[in-house]
Amino acid sequence: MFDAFAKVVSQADARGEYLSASQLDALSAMVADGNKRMDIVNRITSNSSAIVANAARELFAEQPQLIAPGGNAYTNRRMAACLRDMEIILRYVTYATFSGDASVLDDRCLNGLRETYQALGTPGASVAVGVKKMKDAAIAIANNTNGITRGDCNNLISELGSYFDKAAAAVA
Ligand code: PEB
Repeated sequence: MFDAFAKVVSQADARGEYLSASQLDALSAMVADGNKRMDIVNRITSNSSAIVANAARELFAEQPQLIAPGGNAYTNRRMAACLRDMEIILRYVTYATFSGDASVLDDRCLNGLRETYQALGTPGASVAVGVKKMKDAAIAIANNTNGITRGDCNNLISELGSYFDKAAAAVA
């Protein structure tokens, strides 16, 4: 598991080189935007229950066969497992966002997930739809400028979006 700093150190060490000017510039930009990054993580974390519940509600409204008899999320036990899975994915997205690196998401959440869903008969494409809905909600919350001075968050928002895209692509 890497963060953005450990990642470039590891890459430089593998080549036996000092950190390059462009690596230092990139990390310097990351430090400069650190409070925004933290604010995004904090906002998503404190709205996580609503993000998960709303995404699941919309998913089941669009794909009612999931919660009908025979559906993969039918029965409270499987519904609970489904909500829990979405919560896990969102949690790892917040870790990746905080770290500025996807490896924690890849290694601890997405690795083998497609195969797990295939074995369980869980429709990965439906999980991906749920992840996309969490993405839209999380970005709306991160981008909400109510009561604060608008700054430039474009890079952070696209980074955040890329972690959700990665999760959706890993299961779809
Ligand atoms: C992954 N999900 C399930 C299981 C596992 C995971 C390992 C089997 C064991 C269990 O039930 O707990 N666990 C999960 C995860 C990590 C992990 C991401 C990462 C660290 O450790 N069913 C649907 C929806 C979707 C869904 C499309 C969006 O119809 C999910 C929610 N996952 C779902 C369901 C089950 C499951 C298990 C319903 C239970 C399936 C079953 O027991 O038949």
